[in-house]
Amino acid sequence: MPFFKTKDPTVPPGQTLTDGFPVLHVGDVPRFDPATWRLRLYGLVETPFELTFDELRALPSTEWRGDIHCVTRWTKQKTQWRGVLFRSLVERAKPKSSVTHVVQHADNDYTTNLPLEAMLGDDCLVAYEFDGQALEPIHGGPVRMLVPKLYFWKSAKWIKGIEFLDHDQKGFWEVRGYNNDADPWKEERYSDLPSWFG
Ligand SMILES: Nc1nc2c(c(=O)[nH]1)N[C@H]1C(S)=C(S)[C@@H](COP(=O)(O)O)O[C@H]1N2
Ligand SMILES: [Mo]
Repeated sequence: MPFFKTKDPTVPPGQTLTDGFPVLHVGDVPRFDPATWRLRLYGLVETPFELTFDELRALPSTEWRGDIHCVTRWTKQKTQWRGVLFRSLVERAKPKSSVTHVVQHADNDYTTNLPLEAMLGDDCLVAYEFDGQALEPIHGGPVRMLVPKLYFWKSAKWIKGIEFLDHDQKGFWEVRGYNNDADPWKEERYSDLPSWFG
């Protein structure tokens, strides 16, 4: 049997547990310059704004503990993150009533798209700590998105912009055949594969 597929109901179908923390991204780890880095919230909002790293860390923070799932089939359980609740930034930006979707913009032109509604949970953070330590650059530090209910490509590392749109706009992997919705419990890994692919 080439693969061991766990029947553990706490692990999404087709995933394998890892104790490590694999690193996956396209391009090089970007250099972070606190003098120029900003997190910008813009697009169809009443109150566009930007935050420096210090301003972000001065906001009330939230901890989230749980599991993360990569489409390449690893799941890491019991991870611990700290950051600013994304919902609180949305409240400050005040999206116009026409807003339906959000695009996360990161360094190296990485983007990923989601319905705004998918990002309003208690688990969706603009994260800057992992397991009680400053988030390492290889994992998206100092600041990344965390949307852990979905496959991990929906959590942009080195986040710098959040754009509010009145339509969907596919991101980096979504235009390359990854599923638009990315729910690991439904195994929404890829889209538009021919039926013989299995
Ligand atoms: N900016 C950026 N964010 C990214 C990616 C990327 O290539 N660039 N890859 C995504 C993918 S496919 C995964 S699985 C996770 C990996 O996060 P990790 O390296 O911390 O495990 O980051 C996501 N966020
Ligand atoms: Mo991934």
